[in-house]
Order: sequence, then structure tokens, then C-alpha cells
Amino acid sequence: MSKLTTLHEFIVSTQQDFPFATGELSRLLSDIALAAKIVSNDLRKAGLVDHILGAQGGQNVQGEEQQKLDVVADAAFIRAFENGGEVCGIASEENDNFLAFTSANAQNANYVVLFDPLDGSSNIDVNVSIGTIFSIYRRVSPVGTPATLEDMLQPGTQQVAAGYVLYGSSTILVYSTGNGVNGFTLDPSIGEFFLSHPDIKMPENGRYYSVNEGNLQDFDPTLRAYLAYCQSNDNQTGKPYSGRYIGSLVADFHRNLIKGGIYIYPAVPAAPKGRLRLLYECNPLAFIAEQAGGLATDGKQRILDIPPTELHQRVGFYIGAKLMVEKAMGL
Ligand code: AHM
Ligand code: MG
Repeated sequence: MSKLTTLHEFIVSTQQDFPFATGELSRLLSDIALAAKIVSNDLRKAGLVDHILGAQGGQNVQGEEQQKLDVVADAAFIRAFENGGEVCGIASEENDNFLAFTSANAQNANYVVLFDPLDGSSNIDVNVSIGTIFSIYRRVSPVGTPATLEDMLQPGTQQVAAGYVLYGSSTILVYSTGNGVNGFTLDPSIGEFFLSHPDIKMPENGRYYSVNEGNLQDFDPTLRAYLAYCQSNDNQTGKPYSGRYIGSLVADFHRNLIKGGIYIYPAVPAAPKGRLRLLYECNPLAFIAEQAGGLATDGKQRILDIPPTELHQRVGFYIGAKLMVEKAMGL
């Protein structure tokens, strides 16, 4: 049997790839893995907690108030970042404002993390896969001071690392530090991530399309024409593509990353600027897509080039196999 590589071994062995190889980013990635394990463990008990252990009154058997899992996940990641000491501040989809950590240790840290603690959380109640998405930047404010809004509002091109955790039939952590994309599957029996998907490359073309077709009437003619193409025999496979829409971005993206496909959520009247958030969802996944050879745009321009103006900014999102995204944009 060939030797298994743990996430920790992998992080240490690739540390020299980082532009600032002080070990801080390595420790930060380990903090993320720790929080992911905690959240994964909590999620596996979700049905028990909600439906059996604490069936009445919103309290579990210990008399503790039940918390929504997205709040639990948010707290787990914030705790990991605050205790880890490599992060001076965070912004999260769960919180209106960014958070500048107050300890001296934190104020001396070099990184900020922007994240969506539990994306697709409406899927929890029906036992469908959900995920965490994260984006790491170097601060632009001076070391030794509190993190600022400017630290958070950096364009996606400035990401030092990004990734996601998919809590699916197994838990997988996929990340990139700008030198390719690697995936690690959690062995829950020993609480260790192992390298399972080395050097992931997104196929240039694919045959899966992921879109909420309930919104079809609201799509622009270019997108409607693309979907008609996907459903016809005139595409490169000579038969209709397969529609696959989980409604959980991380899960839809992960499938398309591995198998080849496209995910599209354009601006629609119900979400006039788009549904998904530039900073917490689109930038990190765009970074991963590009690192794997794919493409991500808002339908017109590259996601990573969009200047952020506010924390919870929304954008249209076309992401996936390069040739599919170009075709969907009408290029
Ligand atoms: P959330 O961050 O509130 O969970 O919303 C993001 C989710 C994505 O995971 C998913 O792809 C999309 O919203 C689904 O939206 P819709 O139900 O409109 O198809
Ligand atoms: Mg989300």
C-alpha cells in the first residue's frame, strides 16, 4: 500500500511554496481544518439533536438552548481563528459587520479570513450536502493595529489562499494557496484529513449544468439560448447535457470541478444584483476554479477583478469548465 499523506504533512511539505514562508499560513490552514472537523462532527449529529435529543421547546436533553447550525459553525470558525493567533480580523456571511480581534497577538497577525460558515444551510433540514467556503488575504492595514474594512474589501486577485469544506457523504477539504488545487478527505474514525484528490484539474469542457431553472423566464436571451444548447443534441457530445442542481453551491461546484460542468446564478428580478456574495462565496470558488484551469465570471467580467465596495455585495455568478463558461457568456 502506498503511504498516505495527512493534511498536516502536506501543509508542511508545501510551506516553501508560500511567498511568506514563516509558517503562519500553515498554522492558519491547520486552524481551518480543526474548525472543519468540529463542524463536521456537529453536522453528523444534526438529525439527532433536532428530532430526537431535543424534540421539544428548542432545548436539548442537557437543557441547553439549541442553536441553528449556521450559527454554531460561525462560532466554531471564529473561535479557531481567534485562538489560532494568525488572524487579525474576519468577515462572515453570518455577521453584519466585520470583526477585528482585540488581543495583542491578533493585532500583530498578518491575515484576514472571509468566510461563509455554512453555505446552503436551508438544506440541513432535508439531509442534503452543505459546505463552508473561505478566503484568506494578507492585511493591508499596519501590523499591530486593529483590522479595518479595507483589509476585508480587497479584490479576489489578492487572495493568498482559498478553499471549501464539503460536508457530503464524506467530508472533504479542498484548498489552494495559488499553486494548484488539492483535496483531502476526512477519516472520521481518527479525525484526520488525508490527501485524496492531488492536483485537481477541472475538465476544459463538461456535460453537467447547474442552474435554478425555476428562474428561466427571468434569464436574459443569451443565457436562455445557452440552456437550450445544453438541452439539445447540438452540443459537443451530440446528446443533451445533464441538469444537476443541488441548490448547495459547494456541492454543485465540487461535482462540476471533478466531472466537468457549469454552475450559473445570474442576476434575476428576485435578486437584482445576483444571489451569491462576492466576498464569501464567489471570490474563493473563483480562485479555486482558476487554479484548476476553470473560469469564473459574473456573466461579463472575471469575478476576481471585481472591486468590492461592501461586505455583503452580491454578483451574478458563472463558474465552471472554461469552454462552458465562455459559451454561456455568449463568447
Ligand atoms: P445561502 O448562503 O443563504 O445558503 O445561499 C446560497 C445558496 C447556494 O448554496 C445555492 O446555490 C443557492 O443559494 C440556491 O439558491 P436558490 O434556492 O435560489 O436556487
Ligand atoms: Mg452562502
